[in-house]
Amino acid sequence: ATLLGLSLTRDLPTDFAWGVATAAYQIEGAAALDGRGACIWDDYCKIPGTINNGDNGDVADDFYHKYQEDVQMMKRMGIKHFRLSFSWSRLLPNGTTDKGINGLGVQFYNNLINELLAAGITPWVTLFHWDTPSALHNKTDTGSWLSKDMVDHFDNYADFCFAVFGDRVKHWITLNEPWTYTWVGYGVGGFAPGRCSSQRCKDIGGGGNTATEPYIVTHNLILAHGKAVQTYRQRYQQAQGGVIGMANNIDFMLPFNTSNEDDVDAVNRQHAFQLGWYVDPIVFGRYPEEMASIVTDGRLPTFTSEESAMVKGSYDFIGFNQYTSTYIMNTDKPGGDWSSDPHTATSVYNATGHKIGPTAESPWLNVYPQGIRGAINWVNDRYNEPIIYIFENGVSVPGETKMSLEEALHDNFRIDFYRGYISAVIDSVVIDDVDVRGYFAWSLMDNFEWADGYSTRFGLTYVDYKNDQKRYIKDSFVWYSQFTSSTSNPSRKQYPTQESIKE
Ligand code: GBH
Repeated sequence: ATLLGLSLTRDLPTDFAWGVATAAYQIEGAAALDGRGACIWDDYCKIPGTINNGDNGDVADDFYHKYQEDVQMMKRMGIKHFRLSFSWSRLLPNGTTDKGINGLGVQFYNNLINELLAAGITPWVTLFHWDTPSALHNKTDTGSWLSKDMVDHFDNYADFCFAVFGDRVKHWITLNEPWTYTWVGYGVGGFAPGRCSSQRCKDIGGGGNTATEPYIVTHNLILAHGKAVQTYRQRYQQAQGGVIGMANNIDFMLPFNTSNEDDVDAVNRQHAFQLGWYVDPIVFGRYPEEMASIVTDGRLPTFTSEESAMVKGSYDFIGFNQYTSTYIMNTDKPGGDWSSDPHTATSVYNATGHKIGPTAESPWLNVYPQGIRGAINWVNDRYNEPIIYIFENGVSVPGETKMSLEEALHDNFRIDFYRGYISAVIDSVVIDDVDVRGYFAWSLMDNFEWADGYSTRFGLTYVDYKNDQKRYIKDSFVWYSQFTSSTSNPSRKQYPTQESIKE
C-alpha cells in the first residue's frame, strides 16, 4: 500500500530477510592452518604488484578464530540472516572428495553453523566466491575453469556440502558474481587468476586471451551451477526442504541521452551482456539474443539440448548484488578490441566522463540509490516476475582509508547510502509490487577487499588490523540494526541502541 505515494516500510512482508554478507577468503584467514589447501587467491596475492600494499588473506579478519564473538555480535545487533561462503579448499584441500576430506574444515563449518542457529541466525551459504582450489586450477596449463572437468569437480564439492551441511543449511547460493570472476579474472586480469590479452597479464605471467577465454569460463560456470542444482533437486531438496540459486551482479545503466533511442537500446544490451549472460541461460536455457546477435563468429558457445534442459529452470530465486550505476551511450565504433569484449560490446560506459552521483572510496562505485530499484524492475520484467533477493549492497566511504578509527566509526556517508538504497528497495516491493524477499548489506565487517587489500573498507563493523583484528561497531551498523529490526518485524519490541551495544 502507499500513502500519498510513499511506500510504508511496515507493508513489507514480516518475514522479509534482512541480513549481512561476507565471503570466506575475505574474512577467514587461517589460510595455512588445520589442513586448508591453497586457493587461487593465495597464489595471486603472491605475485608482486597484484594487490594494493602487498596484502593477502593469510590472516584477514581472523574469523576462523573469532567466529563465536562475531556471531554473538550479530545476535546483539538483531541480525537474523547471515550470508557466508565456504572455502572449497578448506573442505576439500585437493579439490575433490576422492583426494581427501579435511575433517577440521568440516568441523569449523559445523561449529559455525551450529553457533549461528543457536543464536537464531539463518545461514545463507555461497559455495563459490571466487576461491578456486589451486589443486584444480593448476591441473591444466590453461587454467581450470577453462576446462569442462570443472563442471564435475564443482558438482562433487556441492554434493558433498549438501550431504554434510544440508540438514541445517536451507539456503544455498552456487556461485557469487560469475561475471566478475569471468570478466575481471579472464577479461581484464585485475583479479585471480589474472589472465587476459593485455601487457599487464603478460607481465604478471598470467597469459590468457580476452577475446575467447571469458566465453569458455562462463559456459563452464553456468554448466557447473546447473549440474549442482540438478544434484540438489534429485537427491536432497525434497528431504531437506531448502532453496538454491545464484548471486549475480548488475551495474545499472541509464541512457546518457534519453531521447536517443540508440542509447536506450545500449542500456538493455549492456544489462544483457552482464547479468543476462548468466540469468538468461538459467531461466530460458540459452544465451541472451542481444549477445548471440553481436557475437556471431562462433566464440559464444551454445548449449546442447541436454545442457539447455539441465540449466533451464535451475533456480528457486534470482539473486543479485547491486552497487553502482553508470550512464551509457551507444557507439558504432567503440574503442579498443570491442568485438572481442563482452563487457563493452557496442556500448560505452560513462563515455562523457559524467558520473551519476558521488563516488565512493572505490572508484567504480557511484552512489545512485534509484539504480537498485531500476535493476530490480529490469530483472522482474525480463524474467517473468521471479522471487528476488539482493545478496549484496554496500559502500566504501570516501577518505576512510586515511581516517583514524574514531573518525571511521562515524560513517554518515554510509548511513546515507543505506538509507537511500534500502528505501529504493522498499519502493520496489511496496510501490512496484516486485517480489523481493530479502536484502543483505555488504559487509558485516571490513575485510580483504580483493585487489584493494585492506585499505578499502566496506564494513558495518570496523576491524583494527593493527591491533589483533579487534572489532568496533560503526554508526552505520547501529542505524542498520535499528532500521531493520524496528520496521520489518512488528513482533520485535526492542532494538539495540548505542548504549545497549556497549555491554
Ligand atoms: C562484490 O563485487 C563482491 O562480491 C564482494 O566480494 C566485494 O567485496 C564487494 O562487491 C565490494 O567490492 O577494477 O574496473 O575491474 C562488486 C562488483 C565487480 C566491483 C568488479 C568491482 C571491478 C572493476 N565488483 N569490479 S575493475
